[in-house]
Parts: sequence; C-alpha cells; structure tokens
Amino acid sequence: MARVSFEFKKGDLIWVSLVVVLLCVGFGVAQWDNTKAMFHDASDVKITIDGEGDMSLQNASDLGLIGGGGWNLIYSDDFESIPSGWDSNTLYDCDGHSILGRKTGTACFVRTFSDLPSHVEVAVKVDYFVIDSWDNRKAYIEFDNKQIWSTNYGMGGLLSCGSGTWSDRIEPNIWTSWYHTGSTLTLEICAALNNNINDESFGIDNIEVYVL
Ligand SMILES: [Ca+2]
Ligand SMILES: [Ca+2]
Repeated sequence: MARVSFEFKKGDLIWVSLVVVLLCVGFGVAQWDNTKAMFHDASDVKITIDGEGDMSLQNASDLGLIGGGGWNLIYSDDFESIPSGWDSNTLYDCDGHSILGRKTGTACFVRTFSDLPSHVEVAVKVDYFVIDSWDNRKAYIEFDNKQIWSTNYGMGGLLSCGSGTWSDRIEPNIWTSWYHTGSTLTLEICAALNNNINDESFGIDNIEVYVL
C-alpha cells in the first residue's frame, strides 16, 4: 500500500495556519450575514414606490400599496337616510335603529353592484334584524343567485319593534365571503318566513361590501 506523507517546513505551517484562519473568518461572516437575512422583517426593508417615494415594506403593506392591501371596501350604508340601488328603499325604525326594511315571507333585499374592481372574492358584513315570532326560520345570503350563507333563528331579544307581542334583536356583524371574479354582483340578503308582517319580519343595517 502506498504511503502518503506530508512534510511541512516551518514557513509552510504559517501559510496553512493563515489559510485556516481566513477560512474560519469567511465562514463566520457568511453565517452572520445569513442570520441577519433571516431576521430581516418588513420594517427593515426599504422600497421605492412610484409617486410615493421610499418607505419601509411594512408601511407600504399597511397603506395597501403592495400585496393587494387585503379586503377593499367598495360599498357601505348605515341606512340613516333613504338608500339608492336597492330593490326597496323603505326604511324602518326598530327601537331607535334606522334599518332597511322590513319584509316578510320568502323575501330578499337585493342590490346589484357593477364595475367592480378586479377581485377573486367578495365579502359582506351586515347587521341582521330578527323581528317578532321567528321560530327556527332561515336567514340566508346569495351572490348571483347562489346561496353562500344561511342560518336558522328563533325569536327573542332586547329590542322592541314590529309587534309588541314578541321581542326583537340584532344579529350583529354577520360576515360571509365567497369566491367571485365577475365585474357585476347581485347581492341578496334574505329570509324564508311564512307569516304576515306583524308576525315575522326582518331588516338589515350597517352593511359593508368588500372585494379581495
Ligand atoms: Ca342604521
Ligand atoms: Ca316585536
């Protein structure tokens, strides 16, 4: 078997030591840079945006200038005054709340939105008023005639409107969303009731519509 042997002179050892030291230093610097990169966050990174100048990535994101900005509010109404664009513009005072309503039977509040900005999803947030003797009746929301949310409600609550026989309430901040890409959306907020308006009815308030 061939033997391999190395002979170092004193000068060679110095050079070898130097090379080893330089390799160690280089490795350390690389690791340190790597660590710094790992701990960069959006507030460290500066970017330039046309018309906005330099700002941190975090600020740009917060301002919705990059990353799509999350949900984009395209419509809201608190129904404190006569609204436009709905199938019915009748307002109703439910215990001090000015709401769109009221309706009974199998009925919807309908509004069509057009020229929506480019999006992949639509969300609706709304206060839903359950008025009088709901007995496990269905409330539901549709996008373009497709039901995207529903639940069943019973009667009762802390408000007093409609008939004095039954108390009433708000189901607040109902939030639902569904995939949608078209430039036009028909939104329907509905109930499936089956008695007269002084027995079961519903209304809506504080609606917000968002696209993503
Ligand atoms: Ca209102
Ligand atoms: Ca009532």
